[in-house]
Amino acid sequence: MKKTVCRLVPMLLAALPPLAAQAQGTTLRAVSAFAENTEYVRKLEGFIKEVNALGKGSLSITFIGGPKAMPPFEVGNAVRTGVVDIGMSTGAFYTTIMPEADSLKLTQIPATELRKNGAYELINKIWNEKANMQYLGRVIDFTPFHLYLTKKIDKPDLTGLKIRVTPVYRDFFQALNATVVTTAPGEVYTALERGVVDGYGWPIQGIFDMKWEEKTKFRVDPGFYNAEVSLVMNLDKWKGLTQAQRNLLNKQAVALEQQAVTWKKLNEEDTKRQAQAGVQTITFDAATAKQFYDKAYEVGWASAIKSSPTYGPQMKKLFSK
Ligand code: 173
Repeated sequence: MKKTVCRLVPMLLAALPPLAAQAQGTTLRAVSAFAENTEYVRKLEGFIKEVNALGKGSLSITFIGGPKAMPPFEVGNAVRTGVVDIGMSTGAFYTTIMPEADSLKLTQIPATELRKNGAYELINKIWNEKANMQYLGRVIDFTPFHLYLTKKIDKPDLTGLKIRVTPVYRDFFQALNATVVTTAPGEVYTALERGVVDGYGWPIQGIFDMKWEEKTKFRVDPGFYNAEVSLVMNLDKWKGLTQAQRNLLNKQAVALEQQAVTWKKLNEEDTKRQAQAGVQTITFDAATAKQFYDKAYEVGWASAIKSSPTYGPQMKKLFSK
């Protein structure tokens, strides 16, 4: 931890704008838990570009980098403590701060509606109170997670298989009898190559960014949950902004969520590309497929409620269809 901070400080200082620019307005520093060549970062860069254009010098964001700048599982804590101002991460990467973070994968209604049904008020109550974060908005929507394998299965039973996970998939895959290994995305390729794992969890989109198709033989259908990557901000920094600056960030976060339907197209493209790359689909009969899908949510909510008896049930009510 200490070591990382030492490595980070010179980098962060280097990313600071000159004093003259600072005096004119606020510059926020952003990091990403996902690699630079991902669709997530392209969306983040689009967001930053818009904020910087509309901020007209009063508010701007500097992108510091992805996992090379900061280990993915440390981004949440860096936002909490104010080492950086904005983080793009998934809740699964900062469950050590609060278990509730991982529940955003269980949303069954689009972010644009969660903004209206009270879910965002609840999210911000929890994120403010437990993580010193302001939840700005969601970068990805309409995108299920899948199980990818190097070995064939003919029923949803992972006995004897070692699967790479994050908290997103841990309880579900364990309930299917898998042996699980937690790694950051950057370690998946090597783990597959060395046979340390027989598969991994990942959304339907993005396996090509890290060349995992080279090591992937099968994808299990159906997908489950709703992949979540969001923008979160240090709460003290948020409170220190002017109302106009906060409005600008909110407006652009809403715009990002309104554009999220484009994920459906990206997902279709990657599904086709997987087939072209030789990734075969494993499907089950309708009843087994339903059991598999339902079990993901049963296990997911049971775990969310167990780890957060107060907020778990409240989230379930507002996040479910
Ligand atoms: O690393 C992961 O598999 C993970 O938890 C995740 C979450 C959201 C989007 C992509 C990956």
